[in-house]
Amino acid sequence: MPITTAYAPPAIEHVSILQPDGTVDKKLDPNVPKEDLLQLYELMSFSRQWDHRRLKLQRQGRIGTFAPAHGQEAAQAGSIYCTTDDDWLCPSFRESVCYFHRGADPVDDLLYAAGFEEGMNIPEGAKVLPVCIPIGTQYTHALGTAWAEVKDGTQNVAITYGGDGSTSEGDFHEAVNMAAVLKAPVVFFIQNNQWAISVPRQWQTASETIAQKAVAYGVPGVQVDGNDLLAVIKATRDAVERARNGEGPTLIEAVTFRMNVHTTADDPKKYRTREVEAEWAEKDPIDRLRKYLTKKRWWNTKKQQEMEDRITARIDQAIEDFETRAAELRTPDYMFANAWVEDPPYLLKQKAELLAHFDQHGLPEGGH
Ligand SMILES: Cc1ncc(C[n+]2csc(CCOP(=O)(O)OP(=O)(O)O)c2C)c(N)n1
Ligand SMILES: [Mg+2]
Repeated sequence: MPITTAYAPPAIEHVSILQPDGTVDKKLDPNVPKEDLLQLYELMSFSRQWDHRRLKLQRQGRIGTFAPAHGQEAAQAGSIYCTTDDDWLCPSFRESVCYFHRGADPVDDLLYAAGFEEGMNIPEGAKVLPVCIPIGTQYTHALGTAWAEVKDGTQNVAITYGGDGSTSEGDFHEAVNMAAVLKAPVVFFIQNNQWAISVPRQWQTASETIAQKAVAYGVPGVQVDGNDLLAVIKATRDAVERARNGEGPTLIEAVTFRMNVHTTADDPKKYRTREVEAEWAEKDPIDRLRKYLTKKRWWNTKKQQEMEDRITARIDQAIEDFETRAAELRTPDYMFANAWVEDPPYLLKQKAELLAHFDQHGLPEGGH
């Protein structure tokens, strides 16, 4: 008798509530209060403008590289909204919306992007970890912080973020596996934005969904429309509740699309078509939410204009404050700062040589 090897992928729930035309599936509506929805809409709109302006600043050489959240605003805003300030935020490098939700100052964001470590000075006591550039390492940090909360006897949780590409890293598997074994209160929130720089999702894993990886670890896995704020809230709320109740971790896959560059060093025209980008533009998370709010008569063009003016003013002010602060911090020997508590002798010697050079020849054009 031949052995049957036919493979049936596990059935994974897909949550979708808010459609691209702004209509909702009322049975599933998580009934988010109006004021909260309006705040989330402004946060998402702010982030979109912020990315746009940051890109201009980078092209002008006024800041360095950064990773835009463009297209992923609903995934980030909806998920972080389901946590409180007592819960840990363990981000990767694209979660500017989550940082802003937790009260981060845009001036700090620009300072960090301009190479000033002062921009990543997280206030004492804030349960927010710094940007994590090495892919996937934040997952084990999340497990550690969540487990520490359990040991302290609290019901606080950790939410951690990463991309489709990061699920190929060992750290991801180690963290989900151990969190499952320990029943640690972690929400693993994967933003499947279809690309890991120029590597498409189908080269990343042979699994039909990323959510189904949860099955192997014995934890719930759910896939949501990541451009649907309400679906993201529904799935994350359930996952956070499970974690708080001691029922362990959940793996959420938010299906979304990186609408812009990976970082400022990337050119998506080299590896994807305009047609695909146009298809995803139809599913834009911000347009979708605006249509919903407008249908509810909670939003109109006057309010839109007032909000846009508010956002522009806030960004203009942040850029001005950033330039002032950067000019103060930008001393000739800044490159030696923030690496060592006490500089070793060879660095002290180099610093002295550099300063002597500037004394003799003056600073280069532009002062840095
Ligand atoms: C350990 C490690 N390997 C490689 C890189 C280079 N790198 C930066 S972003 C990235 C792709 C990440 O893709 P994904 O996890 O899907 O996140 P996305 O950028 O799409 O948000 C890579 C390979 C890195 N930062 N760290
Ligand atoms: Mg990705």
